[in-house]
Amino acid sequence: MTFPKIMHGNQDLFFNLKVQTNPMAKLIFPFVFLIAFLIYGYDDAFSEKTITIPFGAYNPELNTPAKTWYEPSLISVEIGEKVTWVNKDKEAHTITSGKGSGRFGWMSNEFGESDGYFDSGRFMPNESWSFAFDKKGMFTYYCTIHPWMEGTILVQRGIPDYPTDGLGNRIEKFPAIQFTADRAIEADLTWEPNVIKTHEKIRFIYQFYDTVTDRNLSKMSYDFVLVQDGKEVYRDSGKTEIGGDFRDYAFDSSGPVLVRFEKIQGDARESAEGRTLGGDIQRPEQRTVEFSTIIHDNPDMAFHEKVQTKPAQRLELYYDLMMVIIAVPVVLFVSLIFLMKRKSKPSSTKSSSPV
Ligand SMILES: [Cu+2]
Repeated sequence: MTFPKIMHGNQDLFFNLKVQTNPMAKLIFPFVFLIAFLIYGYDDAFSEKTITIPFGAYNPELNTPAKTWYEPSLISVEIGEKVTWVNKDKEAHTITSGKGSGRFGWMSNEFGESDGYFDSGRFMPNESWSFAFDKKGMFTYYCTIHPWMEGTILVQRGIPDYPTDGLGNRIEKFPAIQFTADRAIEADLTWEPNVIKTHEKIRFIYQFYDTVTDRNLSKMSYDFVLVQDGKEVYRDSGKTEIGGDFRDYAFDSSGPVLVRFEKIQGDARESAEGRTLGGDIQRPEQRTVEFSTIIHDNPDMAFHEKVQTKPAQRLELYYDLMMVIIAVPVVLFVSLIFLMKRKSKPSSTKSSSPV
C-alpha cells in the first residue's frame, strides 16, 4: 500500500486554512475523499466465479423456470481462476468439455462429444464441482446426461494484481515520478485503480513541483495527453490547482498507453514561480514528461463505463474571489489609516499656528 504524495511540507498548512472557508471547502472535500479512496479503496482483483445449474435444466422443453441450462452460460475468466458449478436442479448433471448436441440434436440420437480437457462426472442436486483453467482459449462444455445443456468459458491472459509500466515492469510505488528534460519541474502521477482495465473509470491524479525549492506548483498550465498504439486518444489542456489536478478516463481497448504532459509552464504574471518556470519557454518539448502503463481487457464483459471527464468546477474563480474578499478590506483599512493621518496633520498645524 502506498500513500500518495499530495502535499509537500508547509503546503498542508495552507490547505487547512483554505478548508475552513466555505466555498473553498466545498471544492476541496472531493480531494480529501479522493485521498481517502486512494488509501483504502483497494479492491480485490481475483474472485471465484460461480455458475448455477438452475432448476428445470433437466427438461429440454423449456417449460420450466430455467431460462438457460447453465447460468450464466458464457463467462470470461483469467488463467488460473477457479470456476465452480452448483447444481440447483432436481437431477444429476455433468460438466464435460466438448460439444453438446444442441437444443434438438438429442432427438436424433446425438449425445455430444467430449474433448477430454475436463469432466466433472455426475454430481447430484445441491452438490458443486470446481475447475481451475490453466490455459487461454474458448472452451465449450455440456452435460453428458442432458446433451442439450451447453455452456462456454472464455479464458484470458491473467491480469497482474500490481501496476506496471508500459513494458510490464512492476511500478513499486505511487506516485510515479518524472522530470522535464530541463530538470526544472518534477511531475508526480498516480492512477486509481492502480491496475487499469478497459471500460472502467480511471482517475489520473497529478502534481507538479519545483525541483529547486520542492514547492508544489499551482497554476501551472499543461496539456494532458493519452496515446495508445501511436494515436492520441485524448487531449485536454488544464491548469493545476491547489493540491494538483486530475482527469477521468475509460479506455476502450487494451494494450500499452502513454500518459504525457506537454508544455508544462507557469504564468509569468501570476507568481514568483511563474517568472522562473513560466514566461517564454524557448523549447516546449523541454517541458514534456511521459509515463506509461498497460491497459488490460476487462474480464467482466457486461461492464461498460463511458467516462471522459475533467473537474467540473475550477478553483481559479475562487482564488480570484478570495483575493477580492481579502484585498478589498485590506485596501480600505490602509486607506482609512492614511486618511486619518492626513486629517490629524492639518488640525495640528492649525492649532499650532494661532498667529
Ligand atoms: Cu444434465
